[in-house]
Amino acid sequence: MNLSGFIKFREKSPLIIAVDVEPEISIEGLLEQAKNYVAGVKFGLPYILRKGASEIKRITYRYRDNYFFIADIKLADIGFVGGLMIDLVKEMGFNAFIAHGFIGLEGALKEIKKKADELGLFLFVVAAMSHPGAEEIFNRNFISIVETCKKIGIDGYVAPATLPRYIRELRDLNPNAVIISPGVGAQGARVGDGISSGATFEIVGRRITLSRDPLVTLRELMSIYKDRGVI
Ligand code: NUP
Repeated sequence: MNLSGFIKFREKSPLIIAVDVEPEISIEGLLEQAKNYVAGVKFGLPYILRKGASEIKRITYRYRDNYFFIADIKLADIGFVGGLMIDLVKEMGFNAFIAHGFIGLEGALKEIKKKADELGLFLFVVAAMSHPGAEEIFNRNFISIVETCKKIGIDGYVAPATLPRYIRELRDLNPNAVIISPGVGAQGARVGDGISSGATFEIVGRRITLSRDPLVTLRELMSIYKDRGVI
């Protein structure tokens, strides 16, 4: 999937569901209910490993007209091993995946980006993380990561709704980027904090997956987006 594919999905919704655990009402129960409210689904590594590649593939193919799918594998390895992972991501039917930016270009991100382009996958790079400890080391490298990624035309980023100054700065540095923003709900950011700071999509996990009635939760989220004027 390319940049314009994401922009089209954005017209439907600003929301990506993060699935790291089996949703309370099962994955297919949730994906049936969320069709009109959610643009994308991000599967975390624990969920992918627990379900297995063939089950993930069955789900992505069944719902490929309803959602885009992101593999949150946070790739942080040499290009060769990264390439093996990207092949698997493609086989499982994902449209996009997430890599870390701190691995640098030569022998890593350059090869990863090239492979992503060859396979028609969209690459998101983690520019800054959402948890408090990210400020100790990782987030100090935010500017270098974004400037490095810019050199090879990376236009997808993960940036935290819990620390929205990074989203604002990223939007200034790369006005066309697709910015996906976690931290809303369970990690304390408010619904709309990411979007109002310049993110393209907000990622919400446990607030939806652990809900016994996700439809009610999704409608609540939509009405907050409307109240805050971000949709
Ligand atoms: O910095 C990051 N923070 C974060 O929470 C980068 C991420 N990719 N995530 C992911 O977003 C995390 O792995 C999880 O899948 C999701 C947030 O879920 P929740 O806190 O809403 O349950």
